[in-house]
Amino acid sequence: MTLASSSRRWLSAALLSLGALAGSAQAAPTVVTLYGGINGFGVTPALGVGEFFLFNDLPSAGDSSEADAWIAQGGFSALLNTGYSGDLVDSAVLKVVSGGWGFGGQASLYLNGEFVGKISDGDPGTEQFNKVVEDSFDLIDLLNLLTGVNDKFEIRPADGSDGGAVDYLQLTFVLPDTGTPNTVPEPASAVLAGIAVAGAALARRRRRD
Ligand SMILES: [Ca+2]
Ligand SMILES: [Ca+2]
Repeated sequence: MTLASSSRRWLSAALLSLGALAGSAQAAPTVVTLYGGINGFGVTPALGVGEFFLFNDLPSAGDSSEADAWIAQGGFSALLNTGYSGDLVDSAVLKVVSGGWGFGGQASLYLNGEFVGKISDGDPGTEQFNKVVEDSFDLIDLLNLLTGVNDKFEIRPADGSDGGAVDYLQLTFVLPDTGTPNTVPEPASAVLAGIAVAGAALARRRRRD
């Protein structure tokens, strides 16, 4: 972890604590970037996570960036405009719903050429069948890889001849909650008031001495 990301997270934690002290009930703002539709690969009935399908249940992909289509070989590759500009982020999670990759070993997720993690096995080895799998990747320590524009997300199969498909990619940033405090009495003020009362009591005691 870099010092920058360390202090960024410390600052985020501090801001969150302040938000909690102020009694703010506002939900933290999120920014969501979606590639493909959340639609069970666009077939009827929709394919859910853990379900099985045949490769020819899906149309053949015209290119490696097509969602909801069978990519026969070479893996998946897509450019996302993530919009990331180096702002404070409390969390950054990429959710990937895919199916069919795993022949010869688990496929890998890459972000702008850097390894992020493994894709769950969606190729159970039974004849023809493929499995829908869901993976979530924590990108909080990889934000320096993002440019915000045309960020490249890839699924690279362990074996180049492995086929598979992508339902969607969803990148969610949770930003620090900067909502204004509501009307709940603020503990910070209460603490100050407590100090004032203690001070007055001390003064009274001193006068009595
Ligand atoms: Ca496969
Ligand atoms: Ca889809």
